[in-house]
Amino acid sequence: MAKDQAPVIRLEDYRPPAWLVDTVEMDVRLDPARTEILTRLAIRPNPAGGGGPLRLDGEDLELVWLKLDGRRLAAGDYRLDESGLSIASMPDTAAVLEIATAVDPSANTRLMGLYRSNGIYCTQCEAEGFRRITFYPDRPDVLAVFTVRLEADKVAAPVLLANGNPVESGDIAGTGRHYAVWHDPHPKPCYLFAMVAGDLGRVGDTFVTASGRTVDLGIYVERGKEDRCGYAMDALKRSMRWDETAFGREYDLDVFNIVAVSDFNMGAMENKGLNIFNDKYVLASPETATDADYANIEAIIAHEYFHNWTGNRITCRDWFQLCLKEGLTVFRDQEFSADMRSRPVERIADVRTLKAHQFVEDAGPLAHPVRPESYREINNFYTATVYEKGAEVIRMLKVLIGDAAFRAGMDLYFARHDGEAATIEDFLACFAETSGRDLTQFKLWYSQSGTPEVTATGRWDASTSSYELTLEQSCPPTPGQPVKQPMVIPIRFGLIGSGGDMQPAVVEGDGVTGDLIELRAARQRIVFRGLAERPVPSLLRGFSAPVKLTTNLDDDDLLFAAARDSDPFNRWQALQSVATRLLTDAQAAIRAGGAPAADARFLASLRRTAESADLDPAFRAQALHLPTQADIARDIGREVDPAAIHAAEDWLRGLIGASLADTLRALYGGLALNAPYTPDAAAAGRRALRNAALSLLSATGDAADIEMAERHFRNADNMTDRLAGLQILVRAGAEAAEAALAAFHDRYRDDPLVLDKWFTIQATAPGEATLGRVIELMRHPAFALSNPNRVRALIGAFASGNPAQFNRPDGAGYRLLGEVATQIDRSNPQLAARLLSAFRSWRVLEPVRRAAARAELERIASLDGLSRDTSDIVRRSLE
Ligand code: 0A1
Ligand code: ZN
Repeated sequence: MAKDQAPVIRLEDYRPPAWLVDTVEMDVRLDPARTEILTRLAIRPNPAGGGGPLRLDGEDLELVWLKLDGRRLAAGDYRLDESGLSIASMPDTAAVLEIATAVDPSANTRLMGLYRSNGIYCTQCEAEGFRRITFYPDRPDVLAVFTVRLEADKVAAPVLLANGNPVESGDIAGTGRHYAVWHDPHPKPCYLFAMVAGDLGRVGDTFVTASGRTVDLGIYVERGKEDRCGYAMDALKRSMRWDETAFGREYDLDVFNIVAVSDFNMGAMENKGLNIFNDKYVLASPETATDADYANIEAIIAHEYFHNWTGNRITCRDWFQLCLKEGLTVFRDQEFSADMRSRPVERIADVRTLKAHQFVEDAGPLAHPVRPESYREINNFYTATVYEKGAEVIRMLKVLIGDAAFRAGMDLYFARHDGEAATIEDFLACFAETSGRDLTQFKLWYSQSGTPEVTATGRWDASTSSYELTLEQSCPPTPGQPVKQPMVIPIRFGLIGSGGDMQPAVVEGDGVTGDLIELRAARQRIVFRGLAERPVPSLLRGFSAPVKLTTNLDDDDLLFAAARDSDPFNRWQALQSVATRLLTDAQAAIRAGGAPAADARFLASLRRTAESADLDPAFRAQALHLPTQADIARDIGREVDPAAIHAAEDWLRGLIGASLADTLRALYGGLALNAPYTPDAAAAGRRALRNAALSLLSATGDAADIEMAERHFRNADNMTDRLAGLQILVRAGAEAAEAALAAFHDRYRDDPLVLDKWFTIQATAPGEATLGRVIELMRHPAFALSNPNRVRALIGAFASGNPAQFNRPDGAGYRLLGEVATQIDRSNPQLAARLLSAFRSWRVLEPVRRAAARAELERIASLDGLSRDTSDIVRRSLE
């Protein structure tokens, strides 16, 4: 094992900053190889017992000089080390510290701090990137007012942007250079700092706020891509309006700018007034973006915009509170998308994501609480748990205290903590106050990791016309948490009878109000009396809590619910539950060398749903999507054989394709849109259902259906259909697949975002040849380890989107990932660590794969010189 490990940072060790920063004035002289940054900080001892020695963070910086109150400091006046700078002897009053640093943006491959993407200067400072620009107390509870002057070569960088409002700009005579000054009046932590410079195209618009102020909106992109910004701009304006109506939040600067760059470690970043985006989440045209891309753009534009209040105006005291801004902002963007599109379909999609990523994370070695209590590398905590489970916790809070108290609590939070760096305690106190409730037990959702398991056992007693429901909860052990306490679990419910939802005459037992059960104890018993017939309970409506629910309902009950439940989410869930059982049984049969058993009732129910013209096509498309392979693996829970799960999925898809062929063909024929492409939810829903039908049809391998898919590909007038056609051909291993891949490549060879899709389709193709193909594609001239999107499109997609081939029993998939990730680790540790999280479920695999995965993890762990990011992920995976 490699030796040193980064130190553990603990929530309990939090101490307020010794020094505060009131203002930051920066003068940045941009140069590709040596950018100089002069920073002037007005600092003062923290009145809450601060002062004393000054410690500033700094990483990979050249210190040019340092002045304290105008006096140049000599080498003996301060101490430099690899993580920063200390000045032992400080005045005990306010002071001015001036720092000159230099960095090389072109050599910055980590994409943290100041770097270059396709010739554009840009920055990424969350979580700890500002320390790669200058020496600074790089922590979110130090809030300062920033003024930034940028200067650069006028030809290379005609556009100069920073946070806040523009103040002035002009030429620097005789130098070929120009400058711009930006001022952000809102105090902010340095992780929200941003600057951009380059030769960028601009798309402009305006937005008039509720109080009548006009805001200039700009989206900046690489030249030639301006015509792909229309949807993002529209989504931005809708987000701004929505935050006014849904949360009473108005925008607070004169300008709002978005810049799209092609090299970015994550999705996007909410820098104050200057959001920087991975261009994948900005650029869209019918020819290049799928419906899913459009939906992602809408959600991420909204997410970053909503951070202006939840994250920027109120920020986090420390990085342990990350969910304070992320969970809340995901909740807000989910609600926005639900209002823009279909609420039930949105909920289904969100829950699918939650289960596919967060439930998997929570069940493995990387499980951690929504608010972690310790970390070695904060970059590794931008996780599904912090984001998605964090959003679920907010959603539960709303369900528990009701809409009115929730909104009042949000208003109070904004009023009370505006301009502050807050904690989860601060946040919850607002809701305790507006609801009058004690949220002590609720708070366990922030500290206990693992997915709670709820068992519901119902018993009908005809002699007393009563239905008894026993609910039990438990939570499996997770790293560092062997024993859990019972949580408060909101369970929305209904009782379905032959005529719809039934109302019991009397309810006995604790915790039931209207359609909500509050499960608080380890075991709770509820009796519904005065029912005319045996009900089928519909539990956890709308997925009211992020738990694993097991019931004693049989398939007949579930299929009854699939047809009758008044809650659309649970109609979908009921079908999924039956499909999960079928797939789990099928993979067991396949592993035992037998044949899986069909279920005519399931097929009939699926047919009915698919044919129900009164149901939204987008909803029907979701019904036709089987549980993911990860869902099945989770259901099995141990000794998992991904190849058997894959075979079971193939079998069931083929069975559905054959048994429902007439229905699916009718859908395919009937749903064609004879109008130009529009990305709206209704049109996207039709395409989703039509493509789902085609995909199932072709799963039989029937020549006519494959030919139909080929025509679908060839005749498509938009990327959604073209890509769906290509995917079907590749997945079916059709003869036409290679020619289609080549045609696709030729058409889009100069379009990186589309070429990413081409890489992904091949990386996720079934069959043993895929590994070799991935290796071959790494030699493709367009493949580059330096571009995170490309790496994720090929290597990330293979490791996370192709479970059967990544988890090859010979371990070759693991070795490939290990080799590529350790190579990337030398240039971009964040990206490497994220790729390696694909190992997170290795412990539940059957012994051969488990041993191979462990061997690769141990090999990586033994390497010298691993980054903190990668060694943290690998070590935790092995613990
Ligand atoms: N706050 C951003 C996520 C983000 C985090 C770290 C980054 O560093 C590379 C970038 C973005 C969000 O929630 O959108
Ligand atoms: Zn966010």
